[in-house]
Amino acid sequence: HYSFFPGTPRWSSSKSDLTYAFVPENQLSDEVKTVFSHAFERWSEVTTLTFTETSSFISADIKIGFFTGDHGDGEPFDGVLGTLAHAFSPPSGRLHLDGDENWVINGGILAPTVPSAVDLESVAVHEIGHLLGLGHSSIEDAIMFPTITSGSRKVELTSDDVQGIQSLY
Ligand code: TQI
Ligand code: ZN
Ligand code: ZN
Repeated sequence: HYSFFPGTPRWSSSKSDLTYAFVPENQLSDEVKTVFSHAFERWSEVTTLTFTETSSFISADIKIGFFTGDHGDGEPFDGVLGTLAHAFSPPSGRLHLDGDENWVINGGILAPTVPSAVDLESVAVHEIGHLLGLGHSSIEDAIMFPTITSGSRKVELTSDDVQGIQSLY
């Protein structure tokens, strides 16, 4: 079953059109940005929320970036595997990914050969759930279940994820 963060933080009901931006220094490829737009779509399809990319990092509600090791928020990354990414509860909007992971996009060429491959969209969908206020789920198939098999792809919301987000928004 789904859960929320303590105190059930959520984005304000007066703010259903959220903007997101990528850390400019990361200079991410269109491929990576497209993965995020698809991940956001999965949540906007089942809520009244909308997500729009903006080029203004400063003013964006949601700020996405790849970092390695200690990156100044008290939650250092740890190299390959271990922590893959983290996102903070609303209305923080910070979504950080571990730049040391072997990120795979759309089952790209790394997937069969690298045991530590991590599917970017799977992690993005999970972390966006946290950004919106979902905690972890006890349902193994749910996007918000706290473990994933390395190299596997899990991007479809289950009815548990949908019920969770629809009871928040
Ligand atoms: N990062 C953890 C996560 O996002 C961070 C975390 C630990 C956390 N405990 C928390 C976040 C409690 C919110 C509330 O769950 S992770 C997965 C999964 C991670 C794990 O790097 O371990 C995914 C990131 F579910 F696959 F194991 C993304 Cl998809
Ligand atoms: Zn961080
Ligand atoms: Zn999680």
